[in-house]
Amino acid sequence: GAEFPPLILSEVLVNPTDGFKCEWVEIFNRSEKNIDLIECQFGDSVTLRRIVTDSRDILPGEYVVLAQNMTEFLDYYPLFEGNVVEPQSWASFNNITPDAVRLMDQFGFELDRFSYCKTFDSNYTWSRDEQTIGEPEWDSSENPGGTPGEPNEIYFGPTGNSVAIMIEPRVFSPDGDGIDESVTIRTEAPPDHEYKMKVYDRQGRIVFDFNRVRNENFWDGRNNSGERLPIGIYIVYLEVVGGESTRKTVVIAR
Ligand SMILES: [Ca+2]
Ligand SMILES: [Ca+2]
Ligand SMILES: [Ca+2]
Repeated sequence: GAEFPPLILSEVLVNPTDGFKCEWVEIFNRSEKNIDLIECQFGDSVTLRRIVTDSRDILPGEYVVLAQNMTEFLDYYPLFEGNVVEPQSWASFNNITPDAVRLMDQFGFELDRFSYCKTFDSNYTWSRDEQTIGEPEWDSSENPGGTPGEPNEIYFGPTGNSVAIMIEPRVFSPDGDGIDESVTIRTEAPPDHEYKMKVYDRQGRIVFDFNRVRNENFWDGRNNSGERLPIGIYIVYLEVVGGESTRKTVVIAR
């Protein structure tokens, strides 16, 4: 996991509507080190602001949501269990005219930038495709409200896909402390077929192969040799042999 930058923009809601009055920006620590938010700044295409005035570490594999208004945010997402920070000041993001979300280090060196020239209605977010390698690709969230604090779900258009994976939780920490040690992967697929399910890392390498696919499967974040995998984003891939396939991201965090 020596990808640069260590801290990335992963999802943004720049055009809150339907009575919701809180823009938000989700960031993700994809490095293996803690990153102190006090050393970061963010802003729109014009202004830059500090995020926090006190130290606030983001752990490896952790998402943090920067919210314009924490009360509004938690009202809209009552089931939210992630990390949310309300910066002291907020650079408002344009709805209709082009704008950018920028993330910088304390010296003003740019870590990441997301430029956009349109937004979505009904609180659909702009979401980074976490399954692509290399140049980031962004698209609309699959559902209104998006996925703050969790891996993204992106709208790829109708597929007529009859296979699906559900992963709980989407972020887990298989480190031996007894908390969130594994994920449950539920599958939905047509009966009486042969299936393959594998886990890939972001370089596209197979790291784990399920030798049998059930309706309910467990994965403890280890590779086929039983070794713990590094923190980061992984892709669970389910395939009906000779038929449809689906995939979903899951995050190993510390
Ligand atoms: Ca706005
Ligand atoms: Ca997300
Ligand atoms: Ca744990």
